[in-house]
Amino acid sequence: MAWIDRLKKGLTRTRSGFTDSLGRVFARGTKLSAIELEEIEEILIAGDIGARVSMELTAELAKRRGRASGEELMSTLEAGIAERLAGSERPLALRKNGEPTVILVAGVNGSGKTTTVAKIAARLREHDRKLPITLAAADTFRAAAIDQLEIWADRVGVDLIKHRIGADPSAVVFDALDHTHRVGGVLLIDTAGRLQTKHNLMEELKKIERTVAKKLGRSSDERLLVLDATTGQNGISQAARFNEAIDLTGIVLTKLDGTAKGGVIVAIWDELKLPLLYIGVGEGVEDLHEFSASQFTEALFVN
Ligand SMILES: Nc1nc2c(ncn2[C@@H]2O[C@H](COP(=O)(O)OP(=O)(O)OP(=O)(O)O)[C@@H](O)[C@H]2O)c(=O)[nH]1
Ligand SMILES: [Mg+2]
Repeated sequence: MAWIDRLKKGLTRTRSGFTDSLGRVFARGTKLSAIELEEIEEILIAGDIGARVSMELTAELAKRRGRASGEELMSTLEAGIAERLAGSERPLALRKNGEPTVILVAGVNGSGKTTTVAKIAARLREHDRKLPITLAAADTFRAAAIDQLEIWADRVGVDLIKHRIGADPSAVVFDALDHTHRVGGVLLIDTAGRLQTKHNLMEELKKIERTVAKKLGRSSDERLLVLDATTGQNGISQAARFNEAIDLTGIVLTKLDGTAKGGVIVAIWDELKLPLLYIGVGEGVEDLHEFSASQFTEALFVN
């Protein structure tokens, strides 16, 4: 299945709660009473695009009511969302000068970090057969976490650096950096899930980044936060705390297929101004893809 079709399928729940509901309001007529405008604003808020954007978009519709068809009102919304997502996409920062690229992946428990590390590795492998790729198993809390990453490394055909359970994650990263210096290419660091409110765990994450900075003589190239789309607006407060700790460079939004709140993409960009590098719409390797604002909007508004 082509990515755009996967994306459309993944956004089915968001579309039915969001676009379809709006379509039903417009189908009743486009004069839009005050009550209908309120209804529209509620649908937008329920889609998790954020209170401010919801208010602004409703105001834009109010300006055009009675003078536009339902289709035109829908296009107004589509354009409004597309406009607000401008600048939200960016490709992974890969170093081209032969120096290693280091990507640190963080997030709360179960957000999809490990599978995201594997899926990014698979995408890089797909684009460049010869690129050396190393995964660092820096989630040393559970033996299962190391095994899970090892299975992925074998499946995708990339190197894995691991220590025993309970080891210092920074020590794993130290060794993985040594390895990457030797072989070149890209290092992806999988970290343990941590609540953004747990001070010691956030300190551990900072230590991992300090290890990278010390050994490389510069910061990591990407510090990505993996957010589970089903957590909706709570993801925004998670991002703020992770950002304070490690100065995030971007977001990966997973599990868009499991929510009607896919509009949270708009709120994340609007409130955080952190670029969205990848989005996930399923558990398979092919379900993670570089984010494209125009594709997302198209998939959201498709009939
Ligand atoms: N439906 C769906 N499931 C996903 C997506 N991304 C990840 N998952 C699933 O979410 C579950 C958790 O994924 P992991 O990658 O293990 O999450 P994690 O953040 O590494 O978890 P911890 O290491 O325990 O913190 C797995 O069953 C994944 O297959 C997605 O985009 N859609
Ligand atoms: Mg994990």
